[in-house]
Amino acid sequence: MFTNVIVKKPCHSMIDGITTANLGKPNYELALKQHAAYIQALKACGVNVTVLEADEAYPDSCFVEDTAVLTRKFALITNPGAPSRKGEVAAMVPVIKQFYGEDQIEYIKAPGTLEGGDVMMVGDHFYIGISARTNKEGAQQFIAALEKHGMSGEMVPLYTILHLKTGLSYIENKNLLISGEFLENPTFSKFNHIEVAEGEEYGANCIWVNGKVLVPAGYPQTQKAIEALGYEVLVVDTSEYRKVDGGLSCLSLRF
Ligand code: CIR
Repeated sequence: MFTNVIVKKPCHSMIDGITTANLGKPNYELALKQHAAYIQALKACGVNVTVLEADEAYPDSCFVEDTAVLTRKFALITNPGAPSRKGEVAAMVPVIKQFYGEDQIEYIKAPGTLEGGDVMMVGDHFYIGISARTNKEGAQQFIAALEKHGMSGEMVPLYTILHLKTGLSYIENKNLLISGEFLENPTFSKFNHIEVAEGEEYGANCIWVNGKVLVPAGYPQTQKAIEALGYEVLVVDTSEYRKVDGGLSCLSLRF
């Protein structure tokens, strides 16, 4: 169960965030409204939401998931692989220190890089995507920190997608939303696969929060498949974040 969530309001410069999407620039006013609705959906899951103010210096700073991995035993402060995002971490450290003691904070150090979007938590085991943003050195540092705290991790090479959780979401009870390059990967054969339909790949990024699942608006087959498993689904529109390669998980840290 999660008790806390941290989010950060999008800044106006989010319209110039890093993107490969080719969907045009986000509408900032709509992005703000969608962010407010996202916070409401999280609150409906019974968590306390800490809302950080926007930071114009960092266009992608609303995607707080990439700056930290918050486990039940310790907090990992990352070193994002995207050069324009490295500076986002400094503002997150004092916030995370409100929730974790000094001896519960670990750091990814250069040349290691890691972004939280590449980390999928399954109980006390963590899958770490090796991507354009997260390198092996970063993953090794994280695995060492996990083992120090009695947990474990393993690496998963990525080929075509941005982050691990762009194509995979663990929604508890052995249920895994899965798409594209992960379908045939034996690492994930032990899970109950909920295969994301062709054309709905963006819907693979959902979040489980205390028994409910937040699903992006516009992915009806994915929504139905999750509802068929008995979950209560909360639909949240993230159309403006999709334009800068962001999804539901990227917008928060849940712990
Ligand atoms: C980026 O490319 O870094 C941002 N525009 C999107 C980050 C998405 N984050 C995530 O999947 N965890």
